[in-house]
Amino acid sequence: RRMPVTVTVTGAAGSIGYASVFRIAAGAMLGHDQPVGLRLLELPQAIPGAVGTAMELDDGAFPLLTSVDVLDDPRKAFDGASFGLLIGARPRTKGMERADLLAANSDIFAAQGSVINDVAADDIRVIVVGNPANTNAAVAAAHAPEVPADRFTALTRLDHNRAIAQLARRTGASVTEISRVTVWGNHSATQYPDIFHARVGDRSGSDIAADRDWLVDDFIPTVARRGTAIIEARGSSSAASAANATIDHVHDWVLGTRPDDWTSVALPSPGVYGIPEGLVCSFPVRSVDGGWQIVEGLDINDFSRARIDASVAELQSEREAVRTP
Ligand code: NAX
Repeated sequence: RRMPVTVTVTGAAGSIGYASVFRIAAGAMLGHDQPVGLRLLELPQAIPGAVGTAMELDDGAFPLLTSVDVLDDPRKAFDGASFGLLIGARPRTKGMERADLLAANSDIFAAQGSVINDVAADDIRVIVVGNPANTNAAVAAAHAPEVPADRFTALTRLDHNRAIAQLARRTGASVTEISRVTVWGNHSATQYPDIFHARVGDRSGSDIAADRDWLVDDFIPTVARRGTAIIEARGSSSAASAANATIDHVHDWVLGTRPDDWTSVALPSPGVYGIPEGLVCSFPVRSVDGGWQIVEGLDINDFSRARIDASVAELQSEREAVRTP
């Protein structure tokens, strides 16, 4: 039997946390032969909720689950952690300006980044789900100088999965026939779901993208505004689909992407595709030997370039807003 790995989930009493931890315990994230110890980190006022979740985890009698700890101290929660799922964040409340939201989250993710730097395991991998996810990940990475920057990622897999689902719906293909979709940029309304390099069965994505009216007026806005549509429909934001995407992201990071396919992950730019170094931007990536490799050399047409640049400009303005002098 393998040694258990420690997985720390922040915001564990929240909706996405609740929808994630049972599947992690069941082996969906790290494989059905990998035991896990879960650490649930919450704010003090939400500890009772996390205790209830821990009780339910006990009641699952999951063979792979070796321990569950409920904690409100980040230093204890990240001690020896190999995975950090940073889901908890400060939500935007009424009357709050975007700058205030960025600042409040910057404080949270700066603190968590420096704790991760100090106490996490050497193989720590971080995924930020809490919004603004890209910039929160950039802040955390900046406060963890001893951790390689590419271990800090942000979730755009939900957007990627949404794009695949919309493409399947449009073409009648099954999701398994669709590959090489890319989400570029920020996890926000400026994100750019790119199908020009995609394959749908034996059709090329650029063939499908030739219907520009559909691409511009339907596909791109449907994917980019799906979160809002979910809120309107169910009265609360995506939870199970966000948890599912988080699990997909970590699963592929550890266990690899499908041959001939790639996925989308936001990670610090190494300066490729004209995206400034250090900005946490979503790219097409493959997982190779447990690390992300950006798919380089794709031909970016003018249509795509303009949309990537717009999302990157937004990321730059977020980064400027949280930069400490
Ligand atoms: P909830 O409000 O249900 O849960 C958030 C939980 O985080 C709360 O229990 C809160 O007590 C906790 N928390 C807040 N600050 C914390 C801190 N400093 N340390 C530990 N715990 C803390 O939100 P939920 O619906 O679960 O969403 C969580 C985050 O995911 C939000 O920021 C949301 O905007 C973001 N999302 C990101 C998505 C993505 O694709 N990147 C999609 C879904 C979601 O909107």
